[in-house]
Amino acid sequence: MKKSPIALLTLTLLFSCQGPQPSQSEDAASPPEAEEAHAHDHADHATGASMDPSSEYMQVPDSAYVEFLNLSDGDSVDSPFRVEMGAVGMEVRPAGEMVVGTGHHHLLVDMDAMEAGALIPNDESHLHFGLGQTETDVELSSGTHRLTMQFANGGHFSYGAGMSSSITLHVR
Ligand SMILES: [Cu+2]
Repeated sequence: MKKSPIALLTLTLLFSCQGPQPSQSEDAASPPEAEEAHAHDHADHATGASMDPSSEYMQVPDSAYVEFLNLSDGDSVDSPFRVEMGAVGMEVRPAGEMVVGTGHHHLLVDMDAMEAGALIPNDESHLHFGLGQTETDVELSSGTHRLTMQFANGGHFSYGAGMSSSITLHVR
């Protein structure tokens, strides 16, 4: 499905906020197992909440991956800059509901992939795109930064390095 440039711009304007994402849909989550009951509560990340990587909600097809569509490793950019996030082999879907084979994008600033099953914190260096966004504008200080795209399931549990992509950017 192709979106018109106007539609993309509108989406970007609506969702370009880099702060914690609204979590209105997360309250509707129905954790599949008792141990995941706190998955929707980011305040719990400090307790090391995680999901068993053998859970059906952690399964990833071998052929699936994520990619930066408009940026390459080593690029120099002016801040703020556009980031277009692609997912192949898994469906992008808003956070809040666990559905096998789906998830949403995250951008991790100055870090690499999070291990499979780890709950992704919600703070200024862990950006969630829980509305299902596939592009955003990112603002970074000048200098060299590591930017990691990390796919995670509806409860924000990382799908691991296999569903991540990392690049180094030089911000002017
Ligand atoms: Cu998330």
